[in-house]
Amino acid sequence: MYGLGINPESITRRVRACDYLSAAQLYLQKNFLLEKPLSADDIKPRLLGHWGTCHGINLAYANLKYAYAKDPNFSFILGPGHGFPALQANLFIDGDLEKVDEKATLDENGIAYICRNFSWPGGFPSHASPITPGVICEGGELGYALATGYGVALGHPEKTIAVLIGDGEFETATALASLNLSKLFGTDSNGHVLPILHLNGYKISGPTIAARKSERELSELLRGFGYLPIFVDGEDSNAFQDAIERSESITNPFIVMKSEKGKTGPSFLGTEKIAGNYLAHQIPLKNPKTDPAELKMLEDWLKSYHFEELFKRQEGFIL
Ligand SMILES: Cc1ncc(C[n+]2csc(CCOP(=O)(O)OP(=O)(O)O)c2C)c(N)n1
Repeated sequence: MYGLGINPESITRRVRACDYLSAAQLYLQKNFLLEKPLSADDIKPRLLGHWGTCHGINLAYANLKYAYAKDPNFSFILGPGHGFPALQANLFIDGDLEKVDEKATLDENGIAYICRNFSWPGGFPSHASPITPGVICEGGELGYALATGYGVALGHPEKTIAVLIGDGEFETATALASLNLSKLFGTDSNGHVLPILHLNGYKISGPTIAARKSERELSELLRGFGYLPIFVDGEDSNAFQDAIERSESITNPFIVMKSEKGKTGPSFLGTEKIAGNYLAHQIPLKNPKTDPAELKMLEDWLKSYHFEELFKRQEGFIL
């Protein structure tokens, strides 16, 4: 562990910035810093992407980044590649995207560039893809993240690979079969694999099986596969940092990260529950361009991050 010391405040600020940038990529074609009241003209004509998983990815990425900031042998694999807005936000604010794409500058032009071009013809795909820096598992077809992680660690004892697995992905045959790899994987000549189950409770159109299990049932399932599970509330960065630290002294650790699907986005639309429900999975507010009430909800949502405190034109990101 190469942690910089636990500072929950800076993790929270980073997650706020990445949540904002995730939502902005989904919705905005203009007015990226919200310097004017949000108008229908600012909204993309076709909304296509996935919101629900973004906050949890941002929590996991921030905590891992914090713990392994200085470790060149650390890698992160994202199972649910549809969470690309969150991955892109993190790659952007760390300057990793700019290293391969000179237009992704860490200023308002770069923010405009990633937002305008997300899920746009000729721009960035809505999912992780080969043009995403460092990506070796696209995650468009769910299930391969954990096996990919073991593959990267094979024969590389110096490596640590954290693998974020969706709880919907966890229902695929491939992901479930990959759990057996813990029994085949000695630690002397191989690296350290840290699976993290993103237990946000829902997949596309309903609850996940893992979320319907009691903590004891899930824990016993993982133990049966040879893992030592560590349950953590994704919002509690002290607990998350402790879990990461603990995982380093365990042969087959498995973090179960609880995080509400769609958290920090809209809670309700009319009588329908959005956050903490499958309705947060893709675009939670579908008609802000044509419905003034949804436009107002979107503006309130975007403003709730107070991005102006996290990014200033002159100073850049203040995280
Ligand atoms: C093998 C496969 N089956 C189905 C899909 C369609 N699909 C896309 S996202 C999704 C739900 C994923 O849920 P989860 O893994 O829990 O991700 P999250 O809730 O974090 O978005 C599904 C079923 C897919 N991408 N791959």
